[in-house]
This record gives sequence, structure tokens and C-alpha cells, in this order.
Amino acid sequence: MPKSLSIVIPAFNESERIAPGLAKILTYIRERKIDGELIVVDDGSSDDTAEVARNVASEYSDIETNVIRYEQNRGKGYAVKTGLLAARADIALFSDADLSTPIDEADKLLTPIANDEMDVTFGSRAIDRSLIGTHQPWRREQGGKVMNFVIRKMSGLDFADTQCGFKAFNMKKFRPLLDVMTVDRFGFDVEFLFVAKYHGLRLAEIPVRWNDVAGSKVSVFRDTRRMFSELAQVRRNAKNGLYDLK
Ligand SMILES: Nc1nc2c(ncn2[C@@H]2O[C@H](COP(=O)(O)OP(=O)(O)O)[C@@H](O)[C@H]2O)c(=O)[nH]1
Ligand SMILES: [Mg+2]
Repeated sequence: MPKSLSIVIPAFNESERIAPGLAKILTYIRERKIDGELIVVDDGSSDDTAEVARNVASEYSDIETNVIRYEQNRGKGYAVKTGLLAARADIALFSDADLSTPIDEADKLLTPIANDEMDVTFGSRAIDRSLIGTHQPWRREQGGKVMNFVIRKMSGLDFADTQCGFKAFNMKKFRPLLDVMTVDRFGFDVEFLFVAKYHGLRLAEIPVRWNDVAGSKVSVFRDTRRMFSELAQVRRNAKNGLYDLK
């Protein structure tokens, strides 16, 4: 396990779902006895997500919690980047607010980084599907498989599932790369992995437990269209040398 850890939660209109997950994360940090901090990024929610987060945090005053909020919704990618830039630990993990992957699974991602065997580790639902407990509705799950296929073709990345909202980073190596990232919505996962690989970081896709949780904020039609344009953006950036560090 790492000695210090920042856990980042991107949150958009999550006031109904976020409280139990934050309590579990704060309990995880406490029980592991690590120097941990929780960073919640309220991505311009129109509900009281930030206030709910602060209320949960106040019950865990022994653990540092940072609730960042900005007024305009910018997208999950922007929220995750904001959280990672605020992270002060050498290892950072981001997770979806609904804890579809239970926080205990973090150990699988953090150990290879703490042992300096990997630099970026990320959860996957596609390597071992028997780990999926509650499945997404059938159409959404099939759509996800198609999207991962399209991502493989368009990005050239050889991963089965790039979109799981559970990823960990060696921040000493990943922090400088944040300066060249450009994607603010759901294509950001692909850009993260693409740029990390381009710069020679060691990446590992790790099977994790996963359960669908009702209340997804993804709009299949709108977000799929955006995803295509963001994938094209990553290809264009790569071709134009935008991912080279200055
Ligand atoms: N949809 C959406 N999610 C966002 C945004 N900004 C941050 N998020 C967070 O990104 C995560 C997306 O998870 P979720 O909606 O459960 O997606 P799903 O599980 O893939 O259907 C949640 O933690 C959201 O609160 C945004 O602009 N749109
Ligand atoms: Mg979800």
C-alpha cells in the first residue's frame, strides 16, 4: 500500500448518490491508516452536491477533505484534471461518485504503483466479466462494448476497456502530462492512457469488481457523439505533436 494517497471524485449533480460512497472512502482511508486525502470536484452541479460532500466530510474530521466547486459544468475529464492538479500525494486514484467499483478494489491498482512496477493502473470490466455483479441495461452494455472496439481502432491502444471510472497514477510521472491534456468530457480516459503510453509510462489494465448503480448521468446519444469528436481530437493532437512536452 502507498504511504500517501489522494482520492479524487468527479461529481455532477450527485447529491442523491454521493453520500454513502464518500463515507465508504473516508472509512477506507481511516482503516488503511494511510496519509490520505479526499478531493471532491463539484463539476458545476445545479443541486447541492458540494454541500452534501462537506456534510459527510464533517463527520470524518480526522481526514483531510477538499471540496472544489466551480459554477459551470465542464465535463468529467475537466473535473478529474482539476482534482488531480490539487492532489498532494504521490499516488492518486479517481473513482466515479457511485462507487460502481467498490473502494476496496483500490488495493489492486495501488500496490503495483507503490511497488514501482507500474505508473498508471486502471480498472477493467472487459477482462473478466464474471466480476460484474449488477449489469448495465443490455443496450447500454452492448453500446459500451462497441465503444471500446471503436476506441481500440481509433486510438491504437490495445486495451479491452478504457472507460472504467477507476484509475490510479504515479503523480510524479503523470502530473507533468496533465499540462498537455485537452479533452474535457468522456474521451479524457483515452487521452490519459494515450499520452501516458506515448511518454513511456508503464500501464496496466486490471480486472476489478463492478456493479451498475442506477442514476447514471451519461446521455447515450449526446455523449456518444461527443466521444467520437474527442477521439478524433486525440488523433489530431498526436499527429500535430501536441503531446510532446515543451
Ligand atoms: N455525465 C457526467 N458525469 C460527470 C460530469 N462531470 C463529472 N461527472 C461524474 O463522472 C462520473 C460518471 O459516472 P456515471 O454518471 O455513473 O456514469 P456511468 O456509470 O458510466 O453510467 C460520476 O461520478 C459523475 O458525477 C459531467 O459533466 N457529466
Ligand atoms: Mg455509474
